[in-house]
Amino acid sequence: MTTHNSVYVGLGSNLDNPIDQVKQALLALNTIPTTVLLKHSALYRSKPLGPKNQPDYINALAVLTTELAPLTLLNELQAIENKQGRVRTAQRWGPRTLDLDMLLYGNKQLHTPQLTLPHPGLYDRAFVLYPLYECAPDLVLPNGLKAYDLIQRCSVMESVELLIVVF
Ligand code: A4P
Ligand code: MG
Repeated sequence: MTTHNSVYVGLGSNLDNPIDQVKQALLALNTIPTTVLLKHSALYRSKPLGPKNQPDYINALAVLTTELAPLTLLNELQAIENKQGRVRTAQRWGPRTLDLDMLLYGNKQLHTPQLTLPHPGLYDRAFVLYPLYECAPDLVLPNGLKAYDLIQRCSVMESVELLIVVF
């Protein structure tokens, strides 16, 4: 029997027309073998976390089901990043055309050099939690809390703007 695992992917971009980068990546996610894009959030704009001398980010969240194993799916996500011109630099949290973070893979917990699940930024980043709340308001996360509970803990300085983009 094949298993379909629910996966939550965070999308982020702040270079080379970020809105188009995120829209293109959402289409690309649906072309991964044995993987279906079930739904995605609206687009959100936020100030950069990390170095401030970089453009604002556009973020979104996608919900997938897949038959791929976590590391195989990670390779597919990185291939999409590369195809969309991602250049990896030594700078942590530096600007990028596309970042695809695997936030959750079912309820899997993993701590390997290539893959940490849940993603370490899942619980405290407003730009992850707002789109997660939009897509899965009732989802109980592995720490026992829902996105809404975690949003209450975010700093008011970490504001997120909802963008109305029709696509
Ligand atoms: N890796 C481990 N676990 C995962 C996972 N769950 N999902 C490894 C994806 N990758 C994972 O990632 C570095 C390595 O992490 C990968 O090779 C993979 O094996 P990367 O994407 O090459 O590097 P990175 O993204 O610069 O590093 P990092 O620490 O993942 O940064 P984040 O957490 O992705 O943050 N501000 C706003 N407003 N919005 C943003 O989206 N994003 C970042 C990047 C910084 N500031 C931001 C935003
Ligand atoms: Mg990343």
